[in-house]
Formats: sequence, structure tokens, C-alpha cells
Amino acid sequence: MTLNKHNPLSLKSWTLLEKKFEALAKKKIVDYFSEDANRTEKFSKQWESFYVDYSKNLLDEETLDLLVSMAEEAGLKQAITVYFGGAKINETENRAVLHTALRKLNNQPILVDEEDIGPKIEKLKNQMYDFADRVISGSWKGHSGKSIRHIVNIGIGGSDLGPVMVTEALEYYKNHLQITFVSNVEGDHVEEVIKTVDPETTLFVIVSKSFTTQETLSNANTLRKWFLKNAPESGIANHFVAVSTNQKKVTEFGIPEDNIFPMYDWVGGRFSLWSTVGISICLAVGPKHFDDLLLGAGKMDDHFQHTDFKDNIPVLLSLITVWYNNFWGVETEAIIPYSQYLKSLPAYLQQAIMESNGKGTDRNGDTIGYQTGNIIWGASGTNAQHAFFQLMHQGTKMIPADFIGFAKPLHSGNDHHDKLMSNFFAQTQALMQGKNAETVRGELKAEGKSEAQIERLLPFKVFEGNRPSNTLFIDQLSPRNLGSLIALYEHRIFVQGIVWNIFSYDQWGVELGKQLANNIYKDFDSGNIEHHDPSTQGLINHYKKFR
Ligand code: G6Q
Repeated sequence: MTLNKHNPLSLKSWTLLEKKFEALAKKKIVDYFSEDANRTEKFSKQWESFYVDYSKNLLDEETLDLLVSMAEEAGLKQAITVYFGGAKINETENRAVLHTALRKLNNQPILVDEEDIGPKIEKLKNQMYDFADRVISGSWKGHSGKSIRHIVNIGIGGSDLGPVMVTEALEYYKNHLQITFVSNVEGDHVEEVIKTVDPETTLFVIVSKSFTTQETLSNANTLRKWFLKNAPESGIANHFVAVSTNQKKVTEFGIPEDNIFPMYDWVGGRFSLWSTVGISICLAVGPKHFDDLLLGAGKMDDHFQHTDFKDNIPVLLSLITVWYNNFWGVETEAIIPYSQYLKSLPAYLQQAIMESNGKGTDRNGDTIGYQTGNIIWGASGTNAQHAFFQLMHQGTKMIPADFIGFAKPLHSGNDHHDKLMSNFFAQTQALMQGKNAETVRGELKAEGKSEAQIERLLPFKVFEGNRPSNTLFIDQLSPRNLGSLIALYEHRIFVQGIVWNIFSYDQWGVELGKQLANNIYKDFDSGNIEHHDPSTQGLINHYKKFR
């Protein structure tokens, strides 16, 4: 079983949606509210601790029905079964896509190459939990007998962004261990890390699915060299562990077998925080909270798998993105978490979404003639309000946005949360309602401005509004709710990939740059650079003056 192949442009509902767009293009979000007193109830969902309001969008019920029909026509139902069932839906890499198996809430076997992967998952999870307990309790000792106090996670891309984002997000739940991430190949990055570590109390966790990634191996080698200047060779066993599918390469690096946490090729890098790749998260917050993270994701998986598309949160939000991307010609989507803990969520989702759905070839191998993956960006509110919100409110581009907030703060005893929440609500209201000329005129009059001053200022102070947003309003930031939130976005990616008829789980687009970097790196010393284009030759020559 594998994913079906279709051309979205030939779907009946696609054509109907084009017509729908033409009919609705002039209509304002506020009009939908004035026409239907029950719009908020109809366009919002309560699921577990999530209240999701998608009423502030440029669509009516019929549009949503058509979007759902489009998903059905595109074979989403069958695709979900195929996805969760372990079929090799990452066809170009011949791999299953089973991050969902890592947080499965039932015992039904999942077969990969005719083997049930359930027992393997349990074994690895227990190995990771046991290790984390030992490090956290202090019974795992460094080479001089001291307990570990500092964890340095060495990894990049999927082996970094997820662990970074979740560790920051769960700062409140953290134990005493200090966690540092080093990812970039830039020597200055690793040197800054070296300044902070103590060879007696630091544990280096090398996370690399392939164990061939230039950045990660360079950093790991530099840190090992530094370590061996300050500790005996035998200390490697106390201070270096690795997560990888490539046991051979890890062993060659000098890490003992007992310190290797395997992972499997059916977990894609950008979806791997649920696996042993999440070891730094597990060390930072302990196995209990890690388990809750998995539980939250598992609950969202269940919701996604078994809920009617009309009530299915990841499906609905995903289809709304398709509506803007493919029918309104909108290019970007902003993600604005009203929580400083989630400040890295936009960067994390940027990789998850853009690396998955930034594809120009469809599942038939044909060049695509419609828009696929949109541009994801964002930052934490309210900081973002003082930065790029100007463009969102008054710029010439429409930017649909997800506003993510939490009803209860983690620390109580101050009055900040009401202020934060008032901003959280005000921004989506302002984006939708705008401010008309009449209101602006009244305000300027009340300020005592002359008629001439009013006329001059008026156009600059008007907000046209009509800018769409979703609000994802969650009770509180807990490991479980965070797990559900991440899984929600993962499934949105999947749904879009199905509709757009693309393979969401490969990433060939990152290969060319890596390949050329290797060539250029060799050419710094070979001196033979004539085969490069003139601009690149100029850059290399300029660099050589500084080497
Ligand atoms: C994610 C990508 C990519 C990957 C990194 C690190 O889906 O595959 O970001 O995670 O390139 O790869 P390694 O874990 O193999 O070092």
C-alpha cells in the first residue's frame, strides 16, 4: 500500500473552490460575523485542553465543506491509514514514516519489513529513561567521580531544532542539569561552548541519525580533542554518548557500544524529537515529563486518525492554509506564540513545514503547476508586535497567522498574564476589524487636531483590517499539551502534502549546497578554482586573503 497519485487541479472540488473564491473575494471577515450570529460556535473547536478558533478567516461554511471534499477526493482517509500503518510513504528514500509509532497509545503491532517495531521502541525508550534517571540522580559519574551537571547536545537540523525548541518550551519543568546546544559548523560557536564546560562534569551527547553530517562531526571531533587535553582517554566512556542509526561510524569515533542509543530509518530527522534524538529533552525534564510529551502527541494522533474531517483540527487548519495558499495566492503564514517559552517554535516549524512541503515535483515525478509549501516565519508575541506587526496590519501583503496562547501562566502571583492575554486577543481583533476613516477622524478630533491636520494624517492611521488568523488557545503549557501542539502541526504538514500530491518526507533540496560546499572546501587548498563561476571565484579569492 502506498499513497495515491492525483493532480489536485483535476479534482472536482478544486474547480468549485476556484469559483467559490471568485464569489467571496470581495467579502470581509466582519461580514461573515454580521450574517451569522453563531459563527464563533460554528468555526471553533474544543478538544481536550485546546480551544481552537478559526472563525476569523475569509471563508463560509460552504467553503469549508468544499475544502473537506477536496481532502476526501484527494484520498486523505486512505492516506492516513497508509501513513499510520507503516507503509513506505517516503517513496524516494524507500522509508516508512513512523514518528507516530513512537507515541502510540495502543499495542497494535506495526510492521516494518514484516517485523513489529513495537518491542524495539519500548526497549529503546527504557534504555533512554534508565540512562536519564542515572544522570539526573547523579549516579552516572564523570571520569573523576563527580556527577554530571552539564549536557552538551551536538547535532544539527532535525537533530537539534526539536530538542532545542522543546527543552526551551519546558524550561519550567527542568531539573538542575544545564543544557547547551551546539549545531553550527562555525568554529566560533563551538569555542563559545568550550568556554562554558567543565571536563569533569559535562556529558556530550552526539545526535546524528547518519553520523556523517559535516557540522556535527566537526563539532564532535573538536570537543573530543578538547576533552582529551583535559581528561584521560578512558574518560570518553563517562562523557560521550551518541544517538544514531549508524553504529559502525559511532564505534569508529570511539564511543563504547553501551553508550550508543540506536534510532531507526523510519523516523525522519525533523520528526525525531520523540525518539532517542529527544535524549537531551529527557535529560532536561526527566522521563515522566518526556512520557507526558509522548502522551499528548499520541492523543492528537488519535484525534487526527479517528475524527471526522469536519471536526478534525489538524485537517481543518491544514485546509485553511491550502485555501489561502492556492486560491488567494498568499505566500506566507506567520506563527506567533504568546509565550516566551515557545520562542523557538517558529524556527522549529519553519524546518518541519518548509523542508517537508517545499517541493516542486509531484508524486508522479512531474513538475508542479500550482503552489505548494508556504513560507513560515514568526516570533513570540508581544515582542513581534513591536517588530514586524506593522507590516501585518498595514502592509500590502495578506499574512494569515496562527496565534498560540495559554490561558493559565506557569508562575502565578503577578498581574502580567492579563496584560499578555489582552494583547493576544487584541491583535487578532485588530487584524480582522481594522480601523475605518470615521473612527480615525473621531479620535483625531478628540485629540484637538485641526481639520487640515486630520485630513493629512487620516490615510496613515486607517487600518483596512480583513486580515485572517487562527487562535490556538490552550489551557496551560504542559509537556502533554506541547506534545499535542507539535503533533497537530505534523499532521497539518501531512494533509497538505496529500492534497498537493507531493512527497513530504524527503529533503533532496538540501543536498546540492552540501555537495558544492564539499567541492569548494577541497578547492581552498588545491588552488584550482577556475571551474567555478566567476562570482564564486571572486568570493574564494577574496576569502583567501584572510586565510
Ligand atoms: C531533517 C533533515 C535534516 C537532518 C540533519 C541532521 O528532516 O533530514 O535536518 O536532521 O541534516 O542529520 P543527521 O541527524 O544525520 O546528522
